[in-house]
Amino acid sequence: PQKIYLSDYQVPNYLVEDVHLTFRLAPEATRVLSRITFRPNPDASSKDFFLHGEDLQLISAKIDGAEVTPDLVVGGLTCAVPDAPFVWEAEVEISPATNTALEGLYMSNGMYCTQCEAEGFRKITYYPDRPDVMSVFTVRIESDLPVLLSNGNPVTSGEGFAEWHDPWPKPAYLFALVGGELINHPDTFTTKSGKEVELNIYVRPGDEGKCAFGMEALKKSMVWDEEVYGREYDLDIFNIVAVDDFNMGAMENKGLNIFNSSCVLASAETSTDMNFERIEAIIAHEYFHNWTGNRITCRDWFQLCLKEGLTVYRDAQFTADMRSEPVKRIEDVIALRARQFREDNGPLAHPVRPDSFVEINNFYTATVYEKGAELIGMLKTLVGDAAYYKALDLYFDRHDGDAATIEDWLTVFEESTGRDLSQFKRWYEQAGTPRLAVEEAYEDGTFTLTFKQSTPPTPGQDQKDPRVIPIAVGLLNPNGDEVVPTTVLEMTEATQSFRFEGLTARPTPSILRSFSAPVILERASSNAERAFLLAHDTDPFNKWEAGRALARAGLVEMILNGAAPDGAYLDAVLQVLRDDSLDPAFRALALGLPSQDDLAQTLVDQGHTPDPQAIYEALETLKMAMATHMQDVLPRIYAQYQVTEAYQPDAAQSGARSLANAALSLISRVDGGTAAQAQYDSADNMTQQLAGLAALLTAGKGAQAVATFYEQWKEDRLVIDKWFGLQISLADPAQAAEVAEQLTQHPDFTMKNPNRFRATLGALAMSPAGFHRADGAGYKLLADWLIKLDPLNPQTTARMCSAFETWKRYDSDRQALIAAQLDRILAQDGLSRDTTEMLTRIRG
Ligand code: HT7
Ligand code: ZN
Repeated sequence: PQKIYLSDYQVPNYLVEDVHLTFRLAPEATRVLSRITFRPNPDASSKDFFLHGEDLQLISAKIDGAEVTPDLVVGGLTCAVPDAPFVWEAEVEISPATNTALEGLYMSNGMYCTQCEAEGFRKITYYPDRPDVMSVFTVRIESDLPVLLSNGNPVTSGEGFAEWHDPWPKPAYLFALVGGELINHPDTFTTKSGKEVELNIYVRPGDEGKCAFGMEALKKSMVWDEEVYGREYDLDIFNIVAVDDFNMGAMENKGLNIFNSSCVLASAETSTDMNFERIEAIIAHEYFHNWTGNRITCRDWFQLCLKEGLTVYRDAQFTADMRSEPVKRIEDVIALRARQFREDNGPLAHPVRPDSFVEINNFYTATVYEKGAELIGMLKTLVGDAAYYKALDLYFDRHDGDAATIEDWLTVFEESTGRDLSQFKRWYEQAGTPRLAVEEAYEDGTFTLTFKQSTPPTPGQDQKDPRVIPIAVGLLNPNGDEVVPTTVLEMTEATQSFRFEGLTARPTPSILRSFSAPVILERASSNAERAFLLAHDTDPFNKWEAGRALARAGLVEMILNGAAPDGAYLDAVLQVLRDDSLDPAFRALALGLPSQDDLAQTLVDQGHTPDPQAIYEALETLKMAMATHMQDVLPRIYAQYQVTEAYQPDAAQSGARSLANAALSLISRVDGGTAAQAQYDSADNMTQQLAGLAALLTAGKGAQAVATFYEQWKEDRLVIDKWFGLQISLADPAQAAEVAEQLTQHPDFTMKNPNRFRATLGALAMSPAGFHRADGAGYKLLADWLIKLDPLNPQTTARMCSAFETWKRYDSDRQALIAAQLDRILAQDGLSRDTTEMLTRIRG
């Protein structure tokens, strides 16, 4: 397959003045009529006319009213055109009902919907489907369906048709259309300048009771973007539509956001606290794209982090403001390390701004999104809050209406702050997670920290240059008092020392507070020091981090040397649990243990080959030790943090529930599941019911609850996704592959729905001990299903291939088993470009 390079970028040969589209909807024979005004781009060096097009049946084409016969070529068409503005008209036929790839125009439960990012519009009609071609769209939809939506503002509608006009020029990837028998949950919002906006959430009949939370989240997002970034909404209407069959979470189409129903539908009975938090964040994320993504878009797909990194950063700020800043930061770092550090450390590592790709869908990654957001956070730390918002104002002023680049973004910051950001730019260009080694010295009241940065080679990048790293540091004296409050050290050299003078005793440093840079800190530390920081650090992130390091060190001893659980860890975490002055949500996080994947990587970093089963068993042993060590306190905590008020998914209540449920999970290891059964039986919300079910499964007493849960929820597809996933992720690893296999035979299993596929095969792939079972059953099952899914849905298949990305960490037997499965998939006839690229990179 052909690789595309950033360095080959050329401006478009033709620009689009305006676009008129007419859709005559029919499941297997939708007609799409386009009338597009093109003009030659004066900046282009070529006059060749090429339009992208895939899976289209061309019925007719005209230029300035005269029939033409274009040359149909791979990926589109070419045609001779006038050397002046001209009108292109085409009619094509497409088949939404048989479009299982969920890109372009497709059908989901009788509803027509679209997904055009990144390159789906070319499956709707012939068009220059690239983000730097922006135009004004007018759309007419003809169908008997009652709800017919597109981007922008409604123009007119009548029996069997509706017309929409979007006044804001946009690239084709932001185009959207929906048609269906949908129920509307309406509301309104008045912007700060007094403009009335109509808000709607459209859902399938039966889901109308699950829209209220999403609507509130939308209104909060609109207020927040006005208050924090000064950004107002710019159309008369904002529509959200929930769709069941969707490859990702949601899509920010201008004025018509389309959501995976799992990312917008919420009710106390069917959604957990975590679901609510996620839904609030995704609604905010898509809404924030209206400015960072839509009003200012990307010049080309290499610049994806320009909109995604910034928008993830903005949604994280929003969640921190709506809920708890430290808790959000800890959650985000857990996710960053689990997904992005893992990616950065393996065969799929790539720069935040990649310089080549085969299939852009494979680059909607944790690196582009989450590391991209970390870069924005570092920039803000380096320039300071006021300068950050001043630069953002300049960015919006200067680039509104543009298809911009990372260079544009950095230039704005350079001009507005006077800083040279050429070294900072390396963060966008160099893949891999920097290692930051620290050494300390103390003499005559002066404490010196010496940092050394290095980044291991990544595919295609052997050498790395030093980056600028903001390192937030505080110092504690031996009593645990903070003697130097948080100070940001700006590291620019490969090796660099920083001195703190005037101290009366050797301090304990708290380094990388709030996780001020996405690096791996390598620092020799003792368990006594970790326990000290866990007890005294004023920085909540580093307080949590100290507990995590303590747990990790003990677990490594257990795995490698058969040590008993570390009593010092058990005592330290008990202190935290008992400390009622601490936020319950924080305490719940402090009770959490490093994941199996985290421990596997820790062992690799220490020069060992991880044994997935030994890791699993050490975690189980430690959890049992925690349950017995804290036996007196856990029931007290469990009772104290029961929420008696009516269910609210807010930070206070969900924090209390998360602590009580962390306690329940431990209690059920020693009480035979009694408390879990009682909670399961009496629960009036999904958080409590699911935590009860999970605790019962952990106690080995879940069989009956699994059956009753299904009976209760079999009509609710999103709840049944949870039912599929939980049985696999909490199965005995020796049985996980069989449990997953059996669930793929369940009548409710379908591979056409990405949520269900992920809930089943994804759950297995994310359960390391079960997935990496020594006989290779997990690998084979996943490979079997990837082979079946690829012809239907390449995008979701390719994403799930990352289950194999850590394969080189394991022993040679497992590596051979995985290699055989990778090769088997790669040998399939007609394997998609998406999956071929992913597996070729993983195979190495
Ligand atoms: N900008 C969107 C990314 C996206 C996507 C969404 C749904 C289905 C397929 C997709 N391909 C790319 C989502 C976002 O980041 O907001
Ligand atoms: Zn996004």
